[in-house]
Amino acid sequence: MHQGRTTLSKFLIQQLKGSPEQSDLAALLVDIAACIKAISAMTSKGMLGDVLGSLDSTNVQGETQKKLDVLSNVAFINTFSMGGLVAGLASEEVDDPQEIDPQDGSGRFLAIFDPLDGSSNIDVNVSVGSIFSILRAPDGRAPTVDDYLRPGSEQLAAGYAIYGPATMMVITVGKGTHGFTLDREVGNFILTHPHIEVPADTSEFAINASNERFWEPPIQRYVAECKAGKNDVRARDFNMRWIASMVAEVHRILMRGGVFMYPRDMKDPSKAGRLRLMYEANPMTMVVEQAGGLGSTGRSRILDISPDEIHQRVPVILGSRNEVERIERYHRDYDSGADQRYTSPLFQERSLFAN
Ligand code: AFP
Repeated sequence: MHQGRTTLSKFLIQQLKGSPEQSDLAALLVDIAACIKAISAMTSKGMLGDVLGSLDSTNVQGETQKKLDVLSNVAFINTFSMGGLVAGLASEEVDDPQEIDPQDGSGRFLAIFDPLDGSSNIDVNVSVGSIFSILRAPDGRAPTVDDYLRPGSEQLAAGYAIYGPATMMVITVGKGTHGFTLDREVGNFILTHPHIEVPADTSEFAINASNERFWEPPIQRYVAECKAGKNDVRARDFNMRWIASMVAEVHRILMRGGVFMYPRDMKDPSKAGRLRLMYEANPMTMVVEQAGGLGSTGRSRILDISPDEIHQRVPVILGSRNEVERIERYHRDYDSGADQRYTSPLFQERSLFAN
């Protein structure tokens, strides 16, 4: 081990000093790091750990739960229950928020998390991750559901872990976005990617193109122009990626730029989008915006949305600033009627997509 390495704990002591709330937030992030190490150890065992495969149960979204979804959820719940820093929690895998027994401490935070995002990738050994968002808990009383339903701009901290070839933890406390790599032999997260910056421009986009026929015209226009390449309006060639694991997608964008899209579509008109606002879109947008990128629904800034419910879905367009702004402009052109190039009967009724 060489000298001068900055561990996560050392980094947090430096970034979060000055108030009891800041010290507690540092302690909470250290607890989360311990939980992530435990999940990393479980996921890395693969077939040897008897943790792969599905259970008979479904979560609140009606999705079949993987064994590792449930084990990771338990790891997070135990971490927050025993740590004494959290007053309540909400998870992708739990229908309603849970209060932490006040006997275990008077926690000043609310934790919202997706314990294992991209879990349909586990059985094929592709990168998955955990996502978390930290809000302030109410003072002197038990939290109610409304205390969780705060806009993402009020997050005190957010981040994710990626369980890939290396396990990394990427966090923000509103002072830039920073990446730490797990040194497995020593068991420490080491600062390896300080002050991550997402390039403003990119030639890479990520979208599940099998949904193309269901997209709104502004997204169809954007992707068509990227695919048309250097002899068309974009005057350059683009590359496309789709891992179906948001954490891996966002991590790539933080490392080298790009734009990630899971837009609103007509596949199931009852859903506003595929991804969940509180434990996917909000924390990932905070991480990306703190690195100089943007997060949008196409029509509004994700972090400005006032949530209606814990498991709310939302369209997500996330990444390099100039591309996200371009896609927002295409939505404005379409909504105002300035863009009439698309006449597909699927999209004749613009009110279907009105926000
Ligand atoms: P799972 O956790 O059910 O695998 O969902 C992952 C996810 O929420 C997100 O991480 C991906 O970007 C997206 O869904 C992939 O969705 P498609 O399977 O529709 O491409």
